[in-house]
Amino acid sequence: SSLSKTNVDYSLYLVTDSTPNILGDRDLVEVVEAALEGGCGLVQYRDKTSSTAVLVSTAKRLHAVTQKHGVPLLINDRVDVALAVGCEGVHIGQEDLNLPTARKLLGDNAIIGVTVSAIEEAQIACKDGADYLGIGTIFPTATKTNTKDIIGTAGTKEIMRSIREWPVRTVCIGGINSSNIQRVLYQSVYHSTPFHKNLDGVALVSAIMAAEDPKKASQDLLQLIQTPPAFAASSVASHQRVVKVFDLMAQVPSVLMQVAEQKPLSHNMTNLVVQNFAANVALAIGSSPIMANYGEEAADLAKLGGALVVNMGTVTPDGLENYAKAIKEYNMVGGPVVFDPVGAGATAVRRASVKTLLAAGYFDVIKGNEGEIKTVFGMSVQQKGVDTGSSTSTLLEKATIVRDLAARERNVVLMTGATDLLSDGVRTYAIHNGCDMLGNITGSGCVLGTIISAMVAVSRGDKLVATLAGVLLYEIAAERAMEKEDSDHQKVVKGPGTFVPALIDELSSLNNPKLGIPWNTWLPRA
Ligand code: 3NM
Repeated sequence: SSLSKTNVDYSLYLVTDSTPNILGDRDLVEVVEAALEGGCGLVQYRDKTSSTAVLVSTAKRLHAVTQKHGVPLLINDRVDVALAVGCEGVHIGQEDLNLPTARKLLGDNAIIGVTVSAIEEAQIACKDGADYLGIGTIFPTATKTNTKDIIGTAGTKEIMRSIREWPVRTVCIGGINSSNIQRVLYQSVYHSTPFHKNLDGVALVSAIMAAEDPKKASQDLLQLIQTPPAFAASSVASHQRVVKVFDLMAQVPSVLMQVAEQKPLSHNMTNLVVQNFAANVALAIGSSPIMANYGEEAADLAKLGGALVVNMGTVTPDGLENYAKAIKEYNMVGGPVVFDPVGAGATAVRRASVKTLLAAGYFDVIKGNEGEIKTVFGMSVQQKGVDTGSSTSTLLEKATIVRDLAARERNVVLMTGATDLLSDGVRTYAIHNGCDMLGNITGSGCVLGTIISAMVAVSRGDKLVATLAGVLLYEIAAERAMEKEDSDHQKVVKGPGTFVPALIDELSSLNNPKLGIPWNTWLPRA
């Protein structure tokens, strides 16, 4: 074939399906032609049931239209069919004819792609000279149910890391559609100086094959592929790797000022225990809270320029569906989402819920205690209810987890504790503010999620700074509440009961730029 395999556009890769529930009663070749008109750059003919004779005749018809569009045609599994048709190559799975044999039969100019779902498979495919890897299965899909593993964006990124030095091209596959395509591309990038490996594109079946208008579906998907997601943070330049904490601190006051000025909406989907406390805290810091756990409301609320808190403190199956809906709505408009995986490591239901929610959308910030963050990272911990559980990890180990989770999710992660750890995957900080009394009242972690939502709502560029602002505001307010004295020089706070109102008062006085202390006198405690 005259098509050169070096300049294939993998961005939007159509894999066909001839089964009635996807193709319906339409003609396969017509659907593929529409997809090509819409911008598909590569086509794989995948048909697990037809006879060899039908495979060859259909592939020939397909090849005629792909050639017209200057797009390569690959055949799933069947090297013999590819040879019979004279098309550009094959895609082989782990159970198919092995790559060296396929290469011998098809020659060096053929495009040969391999399905991989694990690092070892990716390594072998690279050594054997695969032209591209089809990485999956990303999300569960009804199109192919016998897939080995659902690896998500986290698994994809691990594979990307393992092949960072190979020139092999990459696409991912499984359950990709217009609602997740941008996030998948965004979160799958492996980056660590000097390596940068991003997916060359996405492979999909039903999002195009089952679409009412395959041409428009392809155009829309291509448009999404070529645009960064709305929630994409301004990228952290490598020179920012080492930022003096004071430079970061210097940006905190302006975040707090913006909250006071803009009164951003803080949309809380939160648990039954803290709704009232969180709403009061949101008001105290100058934001505008709404406690709305019904997902159908999120489309309207997401348009109001605020941020969403997803707190799974009293998770239910209904709740999960509502959260997923809301996360998608906020992701779509770039409204920040804060995830508080309360009690993530306490029960099997909550561990599964974390996985469901990570697959449902993008979280700009994940905050939790040690047990929760470790669970989200995939470590096996047993939390005692919502308490963090016992730990033997050193501060350095915990900081590494926080950094690696943030890098994996490409977001900001905060692990709260006596020392809080904060990272965006590149910049990692320890914060020593706060007081023990915060551990003696209910919802002290949850309301921090609410505070952070207000901060990221106004400061979408650098979400690490915004999160830092929230932590400092909250923990310094708590310290000040503890130190506050009445006119008789008696401590105002006598115990947990008096601490809550004192804390709310302090938050409210710090939020007022006129009455509060000058922000720039704040320093993190050594
Ligand atoms: N291969 P849809 S998943 C053909 O994981 C195929 O290797 C997969 O279909 C793998 O885009 C899959 O409709 C089906 O989810 C993808």
